[in-house]
Amino acid sequence: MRTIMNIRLLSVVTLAILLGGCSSTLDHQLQSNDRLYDVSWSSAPTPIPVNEFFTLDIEVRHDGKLMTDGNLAVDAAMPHHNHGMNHVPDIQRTGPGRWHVRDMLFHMPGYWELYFDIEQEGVVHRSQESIEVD
Ligand SMILES: [Cu+2]
Repeated sequence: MRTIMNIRLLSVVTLAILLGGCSSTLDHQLQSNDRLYDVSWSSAPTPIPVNEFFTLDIEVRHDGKLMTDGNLAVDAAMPHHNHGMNHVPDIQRTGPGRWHVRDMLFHMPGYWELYFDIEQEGVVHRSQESIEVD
């Protein structure tokens, strides 16, 4: 009986952690270069590993509100080496202003730039973050 209770408790705790992970742990915040959009994101795993696939969860706001129209593209590059990623990431909209990206891969250690290109009404607004991976 006690074992069953413990398993149930563990399930509740695990569920709480999973749900919490979906909404509240976007631990990076930045603005688009034109300062019109706010981007929050997190990676799994964190920190971003070298040569291992990782995912991103992203939230985009415009005037403080989740962006309900428009599109988001995500890319990354090593500008000092003149190359990008070897894989095309898979990006899915998961809700208003929210996206989940799979198949991100930083195949080399060093300096990367991560690009979030927000497209709205035919204009692309870039947000970018500098990341050192080792
Ligand atoms: Cu490189």
